[in-house]
Amino acid sequence: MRVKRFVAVDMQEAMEKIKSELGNDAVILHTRYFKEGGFLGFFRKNYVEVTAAADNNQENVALNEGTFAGQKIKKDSIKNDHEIASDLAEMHKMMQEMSLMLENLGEPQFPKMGQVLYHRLKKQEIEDKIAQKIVKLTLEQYSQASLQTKEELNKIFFANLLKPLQKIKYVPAKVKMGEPRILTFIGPTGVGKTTTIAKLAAMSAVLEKKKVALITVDTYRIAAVEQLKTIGDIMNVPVKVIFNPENLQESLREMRDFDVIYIDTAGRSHKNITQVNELKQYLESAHSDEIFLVLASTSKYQDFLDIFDTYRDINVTSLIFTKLDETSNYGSIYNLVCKEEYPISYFANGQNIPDDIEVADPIKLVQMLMKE
Ligand SMILES: Nc1nc2c(ncn2[C@@H]2O[C@H](COP(=O)(O)OP(=O)(O)OP(=O)(O)O)[C@@H](O)[C@H]2O)c(=O)[nH]1
Ligand SMILES: [Mg+2]
Repeated sequence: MRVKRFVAVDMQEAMEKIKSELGNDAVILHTRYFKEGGFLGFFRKNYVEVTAAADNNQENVALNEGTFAGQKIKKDSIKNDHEIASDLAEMHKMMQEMSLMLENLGEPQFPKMGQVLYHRLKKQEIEDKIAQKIVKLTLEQYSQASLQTKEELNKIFFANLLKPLQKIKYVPAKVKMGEPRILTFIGPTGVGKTTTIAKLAAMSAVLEKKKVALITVDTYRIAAVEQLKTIGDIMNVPVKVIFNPENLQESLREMRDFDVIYIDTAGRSHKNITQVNELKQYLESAHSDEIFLVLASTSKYQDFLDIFDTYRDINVTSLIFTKLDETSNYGSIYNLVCKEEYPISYFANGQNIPDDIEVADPIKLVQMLMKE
């Protein structure tokens, strides 16, 4: 066996060199493209390096038969230059396909239909492990389905995406007779906590005719207090400003005859542990019926995980995702809900109070994920 390395400007030249030195039975072992020469990184030329091998015992007989990557390519001795060139072009194409296959080796090898679904999920930034599981399950179920149509495939795909969300349904806290429902909103800075409270409080007060009160413990910024007072004025509901946790307990006792009390908290950087600990003190005093962790859907999945780590020992009852109108990638929400198994209570999709909010239907999230 003779093994030799050939360098040429293109595959055609390389194949000719191989043919003349090793004969038509030569086998391509490896191909590599590289750039070389030039000046200061400019004018670099493309080269191809091909390692080929031929059996010593075989005579380099005329151009009768060629071998490429283990595949025999029959060639007639009456073949003209044009036909030889076309064989080489064919080989070149095969080489390109092989190198593409090698590039994709890291990816799961689904049939084409599965690859399309897999890439759709990856584009939405759904975690690889989850995406592979859903596609695998979908293909298995589709192969056993009586109908083999695109609609059927989408139906199965939809059901598999929905399944993990359905077991974590949001159930609002029960209404307690003669006591207010205390709803507290926490989350990182600027995600839309106050805006979300305004939307929900407006619906309770105006549409459901409930007796609503607003409390803010966000006294760090004058603007934050003013923001809630303005909202309270517009809706004609009282706003109480609280300066310490003891104060909060006392005020809640005084507000017993309200139906719903919304508590707004200061945006806390999840990286500031002192601030987060102070928030925990307020939460202990509040005895909330529900604690909503408000998150902006524009955040990255890793940010969500960091936020969760910070709030891990707080009894968050559900998640609210805001700013859905500002993104078209919903994979980070899906990953988080699948991993942490927290229900989503609301989706907020704009700045309009009270219109831009809706009860979070898992079907809606799956529809958004499947949008092509
Ligand atoms: N596009 C869009 N903007 C939103 C949404 N919700 C809130 N906002 C905007 O986000 C900005 C911050 O909203 P706030 O409600 O003040 O946020 P916050 O979480 O209370 O902020 P801090 O109290 O400073 O932590 C405002 O400009 C809101 O109008 C939403 O669903 N979509
Ligand atoms: Mg706020």
